[in-house]
Amino acid sequence: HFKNNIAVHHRRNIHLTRSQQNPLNTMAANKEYRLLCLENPLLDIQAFGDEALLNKYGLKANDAILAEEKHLPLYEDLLNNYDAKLIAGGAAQNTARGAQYMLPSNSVVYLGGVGDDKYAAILRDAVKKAGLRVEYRVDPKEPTGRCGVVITGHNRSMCTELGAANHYDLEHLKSPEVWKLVENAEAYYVGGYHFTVSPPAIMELCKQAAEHNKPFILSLSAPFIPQFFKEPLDASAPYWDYVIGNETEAEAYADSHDLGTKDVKEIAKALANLPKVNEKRKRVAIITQGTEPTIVAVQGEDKVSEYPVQEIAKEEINDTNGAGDAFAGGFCAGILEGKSLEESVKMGQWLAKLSIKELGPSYPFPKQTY
Ligand code: 26A
Repeated sequence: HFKNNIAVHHRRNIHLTRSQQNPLNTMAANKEYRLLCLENPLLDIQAFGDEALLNKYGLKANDAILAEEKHLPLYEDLLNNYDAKLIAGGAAQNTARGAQYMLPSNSVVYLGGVGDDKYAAILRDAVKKAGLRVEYRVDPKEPTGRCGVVITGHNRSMCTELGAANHYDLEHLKSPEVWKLVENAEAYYVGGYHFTVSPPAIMELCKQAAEHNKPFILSLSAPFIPQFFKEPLDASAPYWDYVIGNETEAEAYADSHDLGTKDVKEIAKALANLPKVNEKRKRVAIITQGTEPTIVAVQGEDKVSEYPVQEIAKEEINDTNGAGDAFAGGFCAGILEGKSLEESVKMGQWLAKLSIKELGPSYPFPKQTY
């Protein structure tokens, strides 16, 4: 408790000195639940697999897809034959846990849909340990969503059956208790995977952000989002203050939008310069590229920045599942703390590195400090 107080005072001082540079620093440093996140809570069923397992289900080594009929036996297969572990997942929930990891207590709240079952209990337990507040829409009939994760080398193949997560709706978002949290929040983070679920809920957060000049942060999430959910994605684009993706997502975006380039820097620039509703904030596009430098483009600026990634010794790598989510979590923490773009990227890279050393999208406890 004592330590927390010191942290709050310390941050107040930082806020005073930097307030002219960054409008976010006008935010109250001791306010609760300043970051609100939305997406699909999932339980990861994760195992180290092999080529044969990928082939059996027609999975690519590094991909994220929605499960079809033919994929459904994968989950039992992983549990029975590959010693799979159950780990809290759901991309933006991982990001929310990550941001909370780096922020003062009670800074982050997360929304999504779960079932009324054992898997939801595991998720609640994990987020409680992480100090993340969740407001789940509980579906009485549908099971909690599952994501089969097959790790081969440094690749991860994810196959998701959304279940109850697919039933998140505007009604839950607009319910008085939840809406109060929306209005209270000072920044929003939405995982692009949610475009498969409730674009209206996403748009509602977009509009809140623009109307009150709060930052709206979007993750592209996976190549299939810009490929197959282009329409709802594009409807939200004018509201993005920060857009985060990796190189394959950037390329998929460029492809589906006929940008005519595969150059990650050019794609970042194009994303940064899309039309924008809230003209008080310049859009920032952030593209991660694994161990290659992180690319940052700012609306209206010619120069694209590159921030190198610190390599991890091979023997320290557990798996890369959740590395991108962790990056986004650290980056969001930086933005909320009013840090510079460069510092926020470094915070993201730092948290991604911690996550890569853990099993699945997890962070080490006892907590390490940045
Ligand atoms: C709609 N889909 C396909 C998904 C996901 C997802 N999270 C939300 N929606 N597919 C995979 N994930 C999550 O991504 C994390 C790693 O980045 C997995 O649950 C995993 O924890």
